[in-house]
Amino acid sequence: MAGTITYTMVKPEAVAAGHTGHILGMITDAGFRIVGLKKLHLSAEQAGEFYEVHKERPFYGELVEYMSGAPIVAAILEKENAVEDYRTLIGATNPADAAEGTIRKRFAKSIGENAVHGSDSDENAQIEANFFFSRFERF
Ligand code: 3AN
Repeated sequence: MAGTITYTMVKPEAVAAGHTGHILGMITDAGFRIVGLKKLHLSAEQAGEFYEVHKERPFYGELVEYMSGAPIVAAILEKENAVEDYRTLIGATNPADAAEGTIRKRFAKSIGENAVHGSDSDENAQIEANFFFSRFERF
């Protein structure tokens, strides 16, 4: 069985620090298959649309500015139970609360600069994957 998908981004500070390869290694070691992968620099409009659900939160402006400030690496990942298993692999939003062995424990700098994004539901995984990848970019 092919499993389900989740969507992830290696965030600007982790890309700039050269952690992309290590993070992708942790992802594939944990049994995820990379379906799509690309490096891109989001515009403020794209970042704003992506994080629209957080529009009313106090950190929204800062988040959009940060996510559009430098390149990210975007990926679609496939595995059985992909969304939940990937949330476990990345760890808590605040790296201070992230469990040992998680991506955020190892690479996140703060609650805002927290190394990676991971979808929070199957529905959002589809929406987010479709936002960044056409069907010709998935293998
Ligand atoms: P997660 O990324 O774990 O799903 P969300 O969806 O609550 O967490 O938050 C989305 C993004 O917003 C986080 N990855 C983080 O970059 C940023 N963020 C969340 N909470 C804060 C906060 N209190 N201060 C600054 N940035 C935040």
